[in-house]
Amino acid sequence: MSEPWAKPPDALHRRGTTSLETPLESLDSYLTPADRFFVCNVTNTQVVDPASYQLELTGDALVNPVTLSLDDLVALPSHTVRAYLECAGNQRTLFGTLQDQHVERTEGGEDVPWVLGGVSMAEWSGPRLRDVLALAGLRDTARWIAPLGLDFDNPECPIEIPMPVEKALHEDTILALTMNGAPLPPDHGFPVRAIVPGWIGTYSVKWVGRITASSREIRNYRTDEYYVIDGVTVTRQNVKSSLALPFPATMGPGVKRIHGYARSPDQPIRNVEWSADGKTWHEADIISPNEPYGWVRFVFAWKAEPGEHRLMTRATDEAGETQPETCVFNPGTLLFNAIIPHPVTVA
Ligand SMILES: Nc1nc2c(c(=O)[nH]1)N[C@H]1C(S)=C(S)[C@@H](COP(=O)(O)O)O[C@H]1N2
Ligand SMILES: [Mo]
Repeated sequence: MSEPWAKPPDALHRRGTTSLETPLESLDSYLTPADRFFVCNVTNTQVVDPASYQLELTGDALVNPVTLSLDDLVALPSHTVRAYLECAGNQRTLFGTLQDQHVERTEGGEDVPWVLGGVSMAEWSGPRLRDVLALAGLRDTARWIAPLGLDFDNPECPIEIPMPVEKALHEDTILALTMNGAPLPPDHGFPVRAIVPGWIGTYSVKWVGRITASSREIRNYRTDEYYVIDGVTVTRQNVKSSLALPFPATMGPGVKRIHGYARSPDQPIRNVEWSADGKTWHEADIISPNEPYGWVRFVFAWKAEPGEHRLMTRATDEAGETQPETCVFNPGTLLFNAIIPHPVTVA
């Protein structure tokens, strides 16, 4: 049987039946190389022929619904965004391991049992979604824009994620054609994927085949049932940080340089603090670019002494948004962003 991904999965952790998690400890850079970038597939990676690829623009909010080729998209001005992508369910198993709460729906494969690495960071380039929509003449009445993926394997539940027109027309919402300067790999949406910076990964629809522009609100299973906390559709990510160490970690004694990644959906990071006792906090060094939609790589020196430890980090962004001590439980186990007491055994 063929695998649900195109890349060799060896450098990543298999999660659920169709997803791959990035071992953050295997990274040493700001941008994540494509072969290490996590994969969140509802079904299977699609293999799309660029020569016959078509993007259908449809809906009552368009003056001239049109079908575009890849060349039509390449011909538009290209915009580059450096943005991390994170699955809304990243870190969901921590509701169980750290807060003793019941994480449902992971066994049947519906919810991916992510630990820390359902997140990665890349540089994306391609036309702005607003420039693409303009080719079909977007009416002032437009309210909702819904990209649809070509992975129709599951026709009952297409990957169609409607977003309000304001986000679709934002200057940093693009249809990416490249990732880290190379054509998108199949696993990451070749030849065209949406990049919706700051929002949960699901909005960044891969293998986009159709975009509907509607004057009415578009709602579906994903907006009304799946990506919901307390009756509200989840859109924006939240502030998080985690160590780039296996969970739990084991190491020998001595002074160690401990790395990690911290991120805010749409702000630079103001600081990352770390603590080994939960009471005294020290500042970690940020050793990467610190950009609105990017994550940052941080490092601190820790004297590892034999025994069991809990290393914690807390990120705060430029707007003052920070991480809570515990994360309020939600049945979908989305957006876990509490300070993580990362178990470390020194022996
Ligand atoms: N067409 C399509 N787009 C999709 C998905 C999918 O299964 N099909 N998964 C979404 C989810 S849930 C996430 S978290 C991101 C993950 O992007 P990546 O696989 O490139 O890391 O893609 C999103 N876009
Ligand atoms: Mo996801």
